[in-house]
Amino acid sequence: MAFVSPVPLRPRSTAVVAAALERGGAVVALESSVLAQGLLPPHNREAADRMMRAVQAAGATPAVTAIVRGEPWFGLESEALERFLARDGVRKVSARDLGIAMADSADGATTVAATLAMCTLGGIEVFATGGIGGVHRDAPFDESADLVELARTPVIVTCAGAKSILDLPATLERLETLGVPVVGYGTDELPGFFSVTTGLRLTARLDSPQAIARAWQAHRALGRTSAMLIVQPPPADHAVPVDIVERATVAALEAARAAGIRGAAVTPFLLADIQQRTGGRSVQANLALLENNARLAGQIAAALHS
Ligand code: PSU
Ligand code: MN
Repeated sequence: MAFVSPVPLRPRSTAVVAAALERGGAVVALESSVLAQGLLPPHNREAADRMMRAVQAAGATPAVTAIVRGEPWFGLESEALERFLARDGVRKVSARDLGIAMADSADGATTVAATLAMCTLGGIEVFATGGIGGVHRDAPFDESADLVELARTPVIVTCAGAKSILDLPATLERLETLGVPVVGYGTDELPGFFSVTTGLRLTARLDSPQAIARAWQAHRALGRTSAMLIVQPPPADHAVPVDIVERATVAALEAARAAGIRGAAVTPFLLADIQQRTGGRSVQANLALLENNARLAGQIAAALHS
């Protein structure tokens, strides 16, 4: 086998994303695991549409990241997007799985961790998602790889906090230990993903994309190599009350235990189970917060390029 140079490869891009990257324009990465594992059809298509449109409306270019038949891509051609939305043989790919998915010529939907790893390959600095992974409730040794990748990848990530299925106080403590700033956008507390409040106070708050861009530039000027997590609550008209989310989560955790679900399957299982138990309310909240986070990411990317 030929010697492989350690120079990182450059992902392939759709024409639109390539043009934006070439002119040094504002580009926002979007993860694909939420499309291929997190949400069911037809909601995943709606999520993709709403997120991409929100980024564009803010003056930036969206780039869904994925491994397509073994190749890393920024942006998906329509044929590939259809396969991902059909969830047709698409595996969940975290950072550790990227190289294996390439060697297997597989279709792989990237989690937050894998999307972060890909951002560095193309100089993408802003990334929007729904909720990050973190420390699991029943099994504190099960900690999402999202956390360590956030610790070592200089990218701004917009989200609605960590997924409500997690141990949120523990996740917040880990982010502190890992040196990842958690900034409330228009809020002083960590949002609860589907719900607005958690009662967990944050140490930083910034109220405009310009202020976030300035903080980011300072973070980078200091040579910090971690991400900056920007958290905002889901839009109030779609948020789900905490007690409803909590009841569904406890039941979903019990169902996962009974079914013996482990490893990477845990998060998709819990999200699907909660969707069923809340009769679609959580789906509407999920779609609204994904769009909201994509809009904010677009605005931040535009501010960085103004
Ligand atoms: N949040 C959602 N839907 C999702 C995820 C998060 O609303 O599908 C995905 C993200 O891709 C996140 C991953 O990175 O779940 C975390 O999985 P794990 O806990 O196995 O690291
Ligand atoms: Mn895990």
